[in-house]
Amino acid sequence: SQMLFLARQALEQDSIVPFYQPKIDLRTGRVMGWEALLRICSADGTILPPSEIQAAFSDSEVAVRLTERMFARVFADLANWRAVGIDPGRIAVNLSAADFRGPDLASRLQAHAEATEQGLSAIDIEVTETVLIGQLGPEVSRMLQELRKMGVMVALDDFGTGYASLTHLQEFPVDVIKIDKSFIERIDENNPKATAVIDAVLEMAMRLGMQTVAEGIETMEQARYLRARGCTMGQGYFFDRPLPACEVPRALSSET
Ligand code: G
Ligand code: G
Ligand code: NA
Ligand code: MN
Repeated sequence: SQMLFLARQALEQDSIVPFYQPKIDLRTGRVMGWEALLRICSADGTILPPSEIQAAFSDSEVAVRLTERMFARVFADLANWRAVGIDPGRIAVNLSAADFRGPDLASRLQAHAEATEQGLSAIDIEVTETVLIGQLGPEVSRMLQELRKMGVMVALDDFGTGYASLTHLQEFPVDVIKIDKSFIERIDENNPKATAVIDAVLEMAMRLGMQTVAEGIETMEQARYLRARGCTMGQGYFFDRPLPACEVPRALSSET
C-alpha cells in the first residue's frame, strides 16, 4: 500500500523523528516527563503525523523497525541532553502490537541503553488498550513485568476508547492510565454524565495504586477540574505542543 511504501521510504531516508510533548504534574505545574510522538521529517521540510503511515503499523516487520528508530532517537536525545547537564525526566515511547511478538522487547531496550550508555529507569512505554487486550496473555504479562523490574513504567494509552472495561484494569500489569482526550474534551460542557466517567476512572486508578495522565488538555478549566479530582499528570496544547528535540531544553528552562 501507499502508507507502507511511505513508511519504508522514511526508514530508508532516516526521516523518522520523535517530537516530545511534556507531561505536567498537575499539582506543581512542573514537567515530569515527555511522550515521544513519531513524525516523518522529510528533507524538503514537511512534517507528517503517524496517521499518514497508519497502515504500516499493522505490518509486523515495518512496525518493529519504526519502534526501533524511535528507541534509537530517544536514547540518542537522552544521552545528548544528559551530556550537557539537562535532566528531561521520564520519556515514553509508543509501542505497536508487533513489538510484543517480534524480537524480545526487554533485550531490544537493553541494547539501546547499552549503546548509548544510558539506564532504562527513565524510559516508559505506552500501549493502547486495544493492543494490550489483543495480546493479553501470560506471555505479554511476563514481558511487561520484566520491563517494570528494569524500571520501565508501563502506561495504558487511550483508556476508554477500546474494549477495556474498568473490571479489566486490575488484570493489566500497568503503572499509569492515560485517559483519552475524548473524555477530557467533555469537561467543558459541564455535562455531569460525561464527567462522571472521568471521576470514576480517577477514583478506580487511585484505589489500584496507578498514576493517571489526562490527554488533550486544552483549557485551564480542564486542568483545574482534573487536578481537583486527583489526576496526577496532564498533557495537551494548554501546556505545550509536541516539540522537536532541539526545543526541549528551552521548554525545561522556561518552567516557572
Ligand atoms: O502525535 P499524534 O497525534 O499525531 O499521534 C497520533 C497517534 O499515533 C497517537 O495515538 C499516538 O499514540 C500514535 N503514535 C505516535 N507515535 C507513535 C509511535 O512511535 N509508534 C506507534 N505505534 N504509535 C505512535
Ligand atoms: O494517540 P495518542 O493519544 O498517544 O496521541 C495523542 C495525539 O493527540 C497526538 O497526535 C498529539 O499530537 C495530539 N494532541 C496532543 N495534545 C493535544 C491537545 O491538547 N488537543 C488535541 N486535540 N490533540 C492533542
Ligand atoms: Na500515545
Ligand atoms: Mn493516547
